[in-house]
Amino acid sequence: MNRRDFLKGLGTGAAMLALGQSARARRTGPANRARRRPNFVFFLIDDLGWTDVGCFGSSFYETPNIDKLAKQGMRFTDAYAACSVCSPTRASIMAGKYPARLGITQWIGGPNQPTEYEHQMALEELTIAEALKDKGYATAFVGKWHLGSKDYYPQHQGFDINIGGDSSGAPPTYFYPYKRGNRALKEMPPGGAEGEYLTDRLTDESLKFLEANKDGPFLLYLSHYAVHTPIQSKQELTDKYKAKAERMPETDGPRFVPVYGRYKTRQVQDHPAYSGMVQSVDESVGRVIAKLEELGVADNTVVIFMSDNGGLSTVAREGPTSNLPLRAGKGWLYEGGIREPMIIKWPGVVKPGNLCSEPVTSTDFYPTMLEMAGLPLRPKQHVDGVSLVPLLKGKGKLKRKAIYWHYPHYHGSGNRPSGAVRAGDYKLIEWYENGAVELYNLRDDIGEKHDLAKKMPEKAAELRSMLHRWRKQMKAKMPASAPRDDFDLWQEAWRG
Ligand SMILES: [Ca+2]
Repeated sequence: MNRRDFLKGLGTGAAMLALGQSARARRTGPANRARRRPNFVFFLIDDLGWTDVGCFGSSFYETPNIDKLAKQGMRFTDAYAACSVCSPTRASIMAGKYPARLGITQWIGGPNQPTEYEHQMALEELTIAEALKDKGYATAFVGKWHLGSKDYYPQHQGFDINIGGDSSGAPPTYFYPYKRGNRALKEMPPGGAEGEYLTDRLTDESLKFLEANKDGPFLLYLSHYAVHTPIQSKQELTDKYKAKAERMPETDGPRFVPVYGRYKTRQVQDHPAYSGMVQSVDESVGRVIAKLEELGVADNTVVIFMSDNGGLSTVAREGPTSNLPLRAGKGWLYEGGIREPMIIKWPGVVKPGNLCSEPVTSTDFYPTMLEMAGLPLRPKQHVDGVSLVPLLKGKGKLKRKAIYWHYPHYHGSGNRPSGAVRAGDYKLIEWYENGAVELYNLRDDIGEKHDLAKKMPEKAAELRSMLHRWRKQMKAKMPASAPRDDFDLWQEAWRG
């Protein structure tokens, strides 16, 4: 244990007890009031696809509260998760670094083959929670963590309290007491009752934190387990959306399109339980924002809404959602796997209802939040992030040339080891098994249907060298095992 870990360990136990007290201490004094730092509420939804909310195009799921948030803030059309699966993106938000640099390239618990990866976020990383806590913020983690075992839980990474965050990537069940067989959510506090639904309970706990810390500044990181599998909704909501689906006109096209072998992509959004899960998330957003208003702190609270990867659409069994018009979904580096419904509300700064089409990614939150809080940047920590404050203020573009991905793993969605780069309107995907590349112009072809690699060999070569240079810089690990011999067939099938 190094000095930093030791100090972290010391802080954890005492912090929970002192939380209420320190919050009270912070609120006193006119000087403090004069330079009040903004509070942060960060909603991280799990597996929510780009078009899974009304303001990003869903005509089936009902998300009035999230849509309202978008009207009050800025909606980012080209926002990305740093990976197409959970843990890497989560780490990228916390550390402000690319998953490839952190070595967390796979969802933690996933296979180590063909590429080894780190099974926890190192305690040496100074997380955004630690950076804010160091400056007097009360910090709460509520929901899914998935960044390592017990010694790496949120309470060791800058959060005063942790409710529900452990090593798991999904709850055994969404219903109280959140256990099945020998599996249980280890960090759920006692309490709860028969019929209680996890998304609601995590919201209840968040409201308690807001009440206790209303004088701020605070960071509430509400990281819902929803809408990850198991796809379970409250019965009344499942019934509601089942009836709604039955009222919908029959679609002209197929409900599922075969991809390769046993894999297929869902084409319609009408899964009743999934729809109910989305509604519960929306209600959570509504209840938290109503509480901020009731406590009189909404005007000084930044609200961020984000998801950690694309919607689960492309699997061997029937995926619960569709990311159309985007291609594929969770697990893939096509847009369906990485483009996210991102919203930032910054009262008094962001023009309500504003839209931003600049490509941004999940490593950017760290420097953005520091700058919003008026705190000095920590450039050695958030090396792969760029502050979005100029965009939020409506002033110009970012200087960043490109955004990168590295996912050297197979995934249950059918994905093969791959990397990607987006520079301007162009995006290149490289398949690690045989080095093949695909090039798309996202401005004209958001669905990535027209591979331009052969038509524009110079552009493809340029992006491929950028990706290779970046991988070298990241010291990214590449797959160790030999290519699979069915790869060419597989790739042809996808193209077809
Ligand atoms: Ca996820």
